[in-house]
This record gives sequence, structure tokens and C-alpha cells, in this order.
Amino acid sequence: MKSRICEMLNIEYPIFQGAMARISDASLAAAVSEAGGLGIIAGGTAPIDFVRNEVRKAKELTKKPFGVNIMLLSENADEIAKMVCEENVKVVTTGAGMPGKYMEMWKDHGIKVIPVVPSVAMAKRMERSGADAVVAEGTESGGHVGELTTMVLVPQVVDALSIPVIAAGGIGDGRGVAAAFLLGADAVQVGTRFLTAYECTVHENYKKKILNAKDIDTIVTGRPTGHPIRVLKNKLARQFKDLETAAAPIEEYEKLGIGALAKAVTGDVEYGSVMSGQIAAIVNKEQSCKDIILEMMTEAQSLLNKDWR
Ligand code: TUI
Repeated sequence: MKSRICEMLNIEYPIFQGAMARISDASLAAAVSEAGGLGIIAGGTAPIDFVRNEVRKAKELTKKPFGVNIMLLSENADEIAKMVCEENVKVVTTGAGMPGKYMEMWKDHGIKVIPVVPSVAMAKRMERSGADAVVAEGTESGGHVGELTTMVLVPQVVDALSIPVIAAGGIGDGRGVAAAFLLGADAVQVGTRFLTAYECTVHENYKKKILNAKDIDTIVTGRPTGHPIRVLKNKLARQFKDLETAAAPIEEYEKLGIGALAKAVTGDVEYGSVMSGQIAAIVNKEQSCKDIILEMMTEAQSLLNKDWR
């Protein structure tokens, strides 16, 4: 299952580890890259020195390529955009906006640029502005989500673009990987499944909540803010839903949201924001990143090799 993405990025397996704000650090990203996938450090809203330090730590842990994700809504997106050039990062993914203004600088530094997009229109704009590939992310994903499902979005983006497409959203095992390839994707991006990896440093309570999740346990909160977020249901999610019912002003959402992800990743999974994809329900064990990747690839390969007549 070598694809043009593997050649482009010099990786062994077509599996990206999705950037998860406050969670995907050097430990997780380096473990995924070391196992042959593409590990990605999440910039999120973290201070620049923290992100730079994670990049340096990852370089100590692996000689293989890894990426940095820049959340474009973050106040320090400009600083992180420059830092990846200074630190010689090989791959940048972006979320929650258009990275156009950084494109020339990144290209000049030989960085592969792979924006995450929720629609065909956005995917086309990214290709026109010089992206090397796009991640087409369905609404099954955790965190900030669009409206379209992976099943519907991926084939349409594949048809509309000539650059490689990475499928994301709802992929957590080899069946999902095989399905994504049949939809025309060149690779997959997986977030939720890596939350329970040994090398993932998120709090045990967060991992337990993922391991115990059932099919209908995620919910999208904050739609009126224009930044809908998929999370596991808990007391905080119910408070957000109450705001919607009461047609509360946007400031009320902001107040409730401040510090919510930080709370969850340090163990308060009732009043914190436990971002998770819908696929959490099939995540039932803790494993090393290497075992996760090998299991997914072996299963996908045997499904794709099957004689379907
Ligand atoms: O970015 C994500 N997922 C995320 S970001 C995040 S942290 C966060 N915290 C508070 C509020 C918002 C986010 C948690 N999860 N996925 C990629 C993604 N990008 N999904 C949707 C988009 C997107 C949306 C609008 C990409 C481009 C875009 O462009 C709008 C424009 O024209 O600027």
C-alpha cells in the first residue's frame, strides 16, 4: 500500500497521526513517525517556546520525518509559521482557516504543506494556492468539524483535485483504511485511535472515557459560534447544549470554553472538553503506536487483497 504520499513525504505507511491540541506532543508524534507513519505535533494555542521545544524533543526521539499542525485561529499562528522554517520541519498541516499568506515562505524552506479542509470549495482553493496535498476531514472527526461525512467528502475532493488526498474522520481500524483507499484517498489521518496509545501522554481519565465510549456518545457543541466542536458527552457538553436551547449570547459560549480542553487533558473529564471522533466506540484497547499502525495496515491490506467475486 505504498502511495504517492509515502514517496512525497518519505514515510513507510500512508498513516498520519491527526494533530490533537494539547495532546499530540513529541512523545506521540515521534512514536508514530518511528513506527513508519507521519507523527504530527499540535501547535494548538500553545506558547511558541513550548511548541519549539516539542519539535526539538521529537528530533531527539526520531530521525524520521514528522509534521507540525498550525491551528490558524490561534493568536500565535504567525510565530509558529516562522518557527517551523527555523527548525527545519518537513511537513506542515493547517486547520481552521486558509494558510495562503504563509505558503511562499514555507515553499522557500522546502516544507510540504497539507491543509485540512471540510469541503470541495476549500480543497480547490488550497490546491490553487500551492498546497502539496489536502486532508479531507469528515464530520465524524473530533474537535472542530465541518458538515460533510467522510464517505461523501473524500470521493468528491479526489475528483476535484490532482494533488493527493488524505482521508480523515471516522477511521480507526483496517476496515476504515481500506474503505478510504477505495474512495480514492492516498492516505488516512487517524486521531482518536492514537489517544489510547501507550506513548500518548493525555490523562488516564481521558483514555478511559475513550475506551468506554459507545456509538452515540459524541455530540457537536457550539454551532452558534461558527466553530462547532465534537466532544464526548459530559456535564460540560450538557451546559453547552443548554446555552443553545436558551439562545444565549456568544460570549456565554466563550466563557464556558475557556480552559476547557486543558481541564480535560489533565483529568477533569466531566467539566473539561473531551474532544473525540465518533469512532471512539471501536477503540477498546491500549497499544503502542507501532502495534496500532501494523494492525491497521495488515487488516487493510488483507481486505484489499480479498477476492470479492
Ligand atoms: O481544525 C480542525 N480541528 C480542530 S482545531 C481544534 S482547536 C479549536 N479550539 C477552539 C475553537 C476552534 C478550534 C480542535 N479541532 N480540523 C480541521 C478543520 N479545518 N476543520 C474545519 C476546518 C476549516 C474551517 C474553515 C478549514 C478552513 C476553513 O476556512 C475558513 C476560511 O475561509 O478562513
